[in-house]
Amino acid sequence: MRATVRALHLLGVPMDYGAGRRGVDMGPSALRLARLAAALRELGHEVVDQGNIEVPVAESLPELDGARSSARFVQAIAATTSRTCAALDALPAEATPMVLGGDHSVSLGSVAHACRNATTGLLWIDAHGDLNTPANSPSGNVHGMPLAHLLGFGDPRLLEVCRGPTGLRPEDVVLIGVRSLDSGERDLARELGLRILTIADIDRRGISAVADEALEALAHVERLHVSLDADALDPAVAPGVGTPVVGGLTYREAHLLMEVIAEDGRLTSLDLVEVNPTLDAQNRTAAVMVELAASLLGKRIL
Ligand SMILES: [Mn+2]
Repeated sequence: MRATVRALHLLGVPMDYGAGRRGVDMGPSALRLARLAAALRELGHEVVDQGNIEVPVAESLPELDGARSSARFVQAIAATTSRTCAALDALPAEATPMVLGGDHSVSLGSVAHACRNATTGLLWIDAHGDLNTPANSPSGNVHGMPLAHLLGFGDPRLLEVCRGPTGLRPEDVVLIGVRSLDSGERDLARELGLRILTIADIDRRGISAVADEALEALAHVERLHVSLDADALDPAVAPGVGTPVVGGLTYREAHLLMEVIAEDGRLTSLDLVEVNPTLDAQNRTAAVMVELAASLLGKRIL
């Protein structure tokens, strides 16, 4: 089967406000240098690079004071989320938007946009749950909170910009590759009945069965958004991340997961997040993310 030819619109969101370790704002550049657009064009897709949205450097903001906060840079993140949504709104209707992070709080904008006008399933591929709220976050770093906010829990300033009239429902979400949850995240996941396919599930049943199970759980939606956090991968494969957790997806598991999602055919938008070139080795993590994006968008061995 030949993959559908798409109009892929790349949008960089060079934001590191949500991360504890700086440098992830250079992620969009790292992905571009790893030949993202060329790799996608080689598959036959049309690729339009929309450049980056404007994100003021953290040093220029009054919030950078090193002080403890329950949700650091929350106002700046809310403003970036609004700008991201506006930039995505301006894309042509037939576009497949591809947001390049940036820390994972960039997905507040991309997922909000994806869900705004139509029910959309969300595949959140991550080592973490990203289900903390300011009330229970151990770090105050918002990149550990986007999924909670997208589901309606957290700081009202973020909820206002990331929750549409309908909003994401728990049954529209599947997390894959999770291996590190804080206690507040476990409580919220249990309360909402969230489907979390952990690394243990992958070990027991294999990535192929787990990928099928994830898509089956989202059988009720016609559109899918994939949010791929580089830290879902094992740090040996993807060392350039701010919050590495040992025991992650192997190179082959990650590719098969992307291929199964691609074959499903419902993908309508995606983001690639948490690539931090200052923690990487020779841009390896960006290169792996580009390869995975190609698999997700139809690259085949045969
Ligand atoms: Mn994440």
